[in-house]
Amino acid sequence: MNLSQLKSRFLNHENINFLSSAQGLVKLIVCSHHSTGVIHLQGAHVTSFVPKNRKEFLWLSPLAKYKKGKPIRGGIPICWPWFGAHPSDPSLPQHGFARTSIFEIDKITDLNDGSVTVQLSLQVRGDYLKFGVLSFYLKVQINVGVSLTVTMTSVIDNGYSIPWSEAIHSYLAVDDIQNTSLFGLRDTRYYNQLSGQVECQLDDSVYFDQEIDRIYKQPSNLLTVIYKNKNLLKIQQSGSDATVIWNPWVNKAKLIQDFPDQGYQNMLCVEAANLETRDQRSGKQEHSISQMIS
Ligand code: TA6
Repeated sequence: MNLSQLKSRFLNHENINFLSSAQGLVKLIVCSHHSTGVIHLQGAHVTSFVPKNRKEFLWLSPLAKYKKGKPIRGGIPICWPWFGAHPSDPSLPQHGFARTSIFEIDKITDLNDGSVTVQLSLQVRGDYLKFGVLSFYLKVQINVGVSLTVTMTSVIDNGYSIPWSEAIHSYLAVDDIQNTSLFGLRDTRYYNQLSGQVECQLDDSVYFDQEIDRIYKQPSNLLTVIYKNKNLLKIQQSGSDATVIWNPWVNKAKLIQDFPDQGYQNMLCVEAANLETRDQRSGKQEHSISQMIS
């Protein structure tokens, strides 16, 4: 659907506006009673969330590219149907193809609590169908309200042996990473992607003074981002088996093209993930993972 078709289909939603970037990427501006959110149809990608009278919750790279088929750096990319490198074919794109695919809008709902929910979906074609899958798709539901909630639901019908992993790869905005900590992971084991070792979180909080890329191997239902001893953001997650924490720090930031050299000071990725490869063998299977930021 092009921009004018979308505008006429959702004409009765006065709180929604559609815009197109110079390169043709379509985004929706969602104004709820409590907040404003921006969602790109490419990747069902939330690029902004600002509650009324508050600052932006999400970090978005000033060097982000808004081009068809290129991931947008920052906001909330969705990693699906795999996280990181593909388990068997390294030529496939890092973090899956959902983040560079164009989603359809299924519906937009104004809720009684003053929030707005946008439901998007992506139907998978191509390679995965050769495994005998009749239907494999992803629904992404984004609620723009007092909080921001992103829920991904994978639906597979009559499929067998389809591996997948996934993540809601949120880039949170922080004023100064060195005065920021993350509370809620104490006594959790994690895989340190930088050292290749499994280690254990002994401190109450995770502190940031160097590159970090960790997979905490337990669902963390409640995490708190703390800035200078004050609670900044609360993160609630469900349906995940891991939490990923990432900040590229000085050297890695310089190597990432669409990442400003100093950008690491103002961001922190906290990701709800499912990283144990799943096999679905029969019938209709549905799985949801969700992250709420407030
Ligand atoms: O979630 C952490 C991570 O997988 C890191 O290892 C890092 O590479 C990051 O995501 C960003 O990946 P991207 O493909 O968006 O450059």
